[in-house]
Amino acid sequence: MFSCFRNLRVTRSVISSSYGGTKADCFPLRTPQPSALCRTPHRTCSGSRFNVPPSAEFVARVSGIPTMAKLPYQETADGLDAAFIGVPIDTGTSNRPGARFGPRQIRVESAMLRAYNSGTRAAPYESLMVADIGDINVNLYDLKDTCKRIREAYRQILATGCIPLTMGGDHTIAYPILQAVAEKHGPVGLVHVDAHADTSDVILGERIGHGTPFRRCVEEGLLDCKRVVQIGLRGPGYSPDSYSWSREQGFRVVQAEECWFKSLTPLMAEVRAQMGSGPVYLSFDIDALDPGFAPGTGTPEIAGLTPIQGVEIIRGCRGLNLVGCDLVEVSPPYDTTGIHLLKYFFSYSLIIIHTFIFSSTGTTALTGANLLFEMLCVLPKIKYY
Ligand SMILES: [Mn+2]
Repeated sequence: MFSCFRNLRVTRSVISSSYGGTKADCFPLRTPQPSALCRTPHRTCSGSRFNVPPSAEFVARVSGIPTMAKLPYQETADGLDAAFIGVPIDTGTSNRPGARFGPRQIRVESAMLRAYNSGTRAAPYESLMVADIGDINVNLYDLKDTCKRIREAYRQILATGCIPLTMGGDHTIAYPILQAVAEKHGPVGLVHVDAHADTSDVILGERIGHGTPFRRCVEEGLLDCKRVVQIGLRGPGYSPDSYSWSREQGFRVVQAEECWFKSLTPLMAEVRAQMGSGPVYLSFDIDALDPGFAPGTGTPEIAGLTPIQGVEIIRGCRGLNLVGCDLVEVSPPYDTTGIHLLKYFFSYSLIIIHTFIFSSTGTTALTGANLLFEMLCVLPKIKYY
């Protein structure tokens, strides 16, 4: 655990050594007074046996290093019941890139998250020890090597008994994560929320990419195919029945058209019956939502799910034996009003200004952060009031 004083000393020593100064002249006016820093309650000093994020009633939302949900950061999953992890890649994308920035922007926008779920009365921080354990050290030049690194890292995370809540990153990451998950739990059920089936065999000659992860998972026996549901699939296809391969494997496919104008709460009752008591992985591609709500993503398709339906799906997973969850494909550079693209044609300097301003709106990342919080709230052993 860090103390305020220890952090202050580090800051002061770095400043004084880099300027060649001494303790006596290390910028007393610029260095925050200890009392000012220590008025900030520490993230773990709540008196609870669990990590509890600081409340914005007492700590400004915009202060501090932006970890997921303002939770403490730690380097490993040791001692945790659940952990947020970033996998910052977009080298598996087939269209717009940018998902490598997803984990960062989700963390920034997660400053709005609070400790309780007002809708369901879940109290995750009274139930589980949760922290942000940073990002996987991916290789942005080699997707296969990245998959290997992800698999190895998740093996270690899962070995501690911790449930991973992953911030993508493009959807390629579900494949190596599920390799590690199935190694521990055996073939798992899958709740896959997405605009796309992600079951292509080969794209541009490559077997690894964000359009192929669930084909690879089936080939390797990582999924209990009778306990797989894909929700929200839509968009133009390469053939009249784009989802026949999924159905042939035994997946339940719920196309977006079946979701239009409906609450998905009844569907989720059926999904819970399908999943039973066995281990289940939840993989949520933000492009399942309509791009009007979540424009910041790589392969948008119109006429998608609403954020309300997304929340209904996740809340409908309460009671499942969830062993891992991910939220993928948030691409902050496209999480914009689009205005900066118009400005591009007028002035190079303006594009810098407007890219900065409008890329900072972060609505898709904000939605992603909230969906991840909803996932945390339906993990096994969560206390509800
Ligand atoms: Mn996907």
